[in-house]
Amino acid sequence: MYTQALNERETVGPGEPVADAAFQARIDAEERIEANDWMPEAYRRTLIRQISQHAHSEIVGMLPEGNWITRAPSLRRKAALLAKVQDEGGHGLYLYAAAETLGVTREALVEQLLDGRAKYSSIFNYPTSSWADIGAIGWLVDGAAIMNQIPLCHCSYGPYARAMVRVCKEESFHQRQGFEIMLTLSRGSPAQRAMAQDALDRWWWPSLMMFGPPDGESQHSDRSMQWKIKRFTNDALRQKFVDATVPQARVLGLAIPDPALRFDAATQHWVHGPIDWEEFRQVLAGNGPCNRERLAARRRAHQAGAWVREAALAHAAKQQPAARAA
Ligand code: FAQ
Repeated sequence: MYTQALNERETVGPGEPVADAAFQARIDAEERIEANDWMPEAYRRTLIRQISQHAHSEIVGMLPEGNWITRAPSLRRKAALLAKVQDEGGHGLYLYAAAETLGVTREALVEQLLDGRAKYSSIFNYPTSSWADIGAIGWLVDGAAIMNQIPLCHCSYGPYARAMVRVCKEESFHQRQGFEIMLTLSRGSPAQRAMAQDALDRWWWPSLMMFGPPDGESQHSDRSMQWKIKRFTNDALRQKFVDATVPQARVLGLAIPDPALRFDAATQHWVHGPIDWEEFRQVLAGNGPCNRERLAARRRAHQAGAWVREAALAHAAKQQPAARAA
């Protein structure tokens, strides 16, 4: 999809601040930065970090839902879930391709995930213990993902911004299928309703944590906002999500598990109670309920797929002389 060939970078040396200022002027003028353009090393590193973490999240994010494909309650639900999980795989591949335009290889990024050096979204370290969790993931997790990703369609780096357009369209469909599962359950039997409420109880707080640490503790936000990689701060997006989601919970007739939640008439915002940031830190440190299981599953899949990679390379090598001759 994208070229991996980078032009020789301009050597700026002592003139670097001048180049930095010119670069920032392009950003301020809302120009898109493309793979072959000069960019400060810190901008490149920030993008590689964020895009690769995003790609890993999509790939690891296939696991909690994949757990329910064989147990979906009907053929219609199974087909929709299968398609959704395949979409997440596709998003991961787009994102690895976008990261590769910055001069890293997908192999290196995957290695960082498998050896535990790379982060992926905290949310995928929680278990999916009932069918209602599939509804809650679509409604809340995809809902949070869209809130975060729509602004990324306007990010300053062209390949990332363009990849996000299609991803967001698909996430929007995912969010609706999740909400529809929740609606069906919440209008079902008392047991189904209880299952939906239980899923909301377990996924609500981790969904709020997806937006990252509070602004005061976010290490990268200031820089990323200046470079227009991020268009909103973590807290601003979290607030948008809460404001959009509370009325949806009311349509479902489900209770948000936050006794402190209240509508502030002065600001016209829903104000949520305190988030347990210690839980977030533990999940990031590898101590969430499913961190070890998730990484073990990815490592197994990578090993089991080794023969496919070898076969594809062997096939490509065989094709090369034929292609040259043609
Ligand atoms: N989990 O300074 P900040 C999806 C890390 S896709 C883990 O605020 P930043 C689709 C952060 O990396 C979900 N780590 O960082 C789907 C940094 O660590 P580092 C993924 C987190 O980058 C749905 C440190 O904390 N979406 O759900 C988290 O400015 C359903 C300090 O944080 C994206 O990746 C977290 N929640 O802002 C799939 C979107 N939050 O690198 C399947 C793109 C923060 O210094 C099923 N990413 N950290 O070691 C972003 O927008 C940003 O990277 C943020 C973090 C907002 C996530």
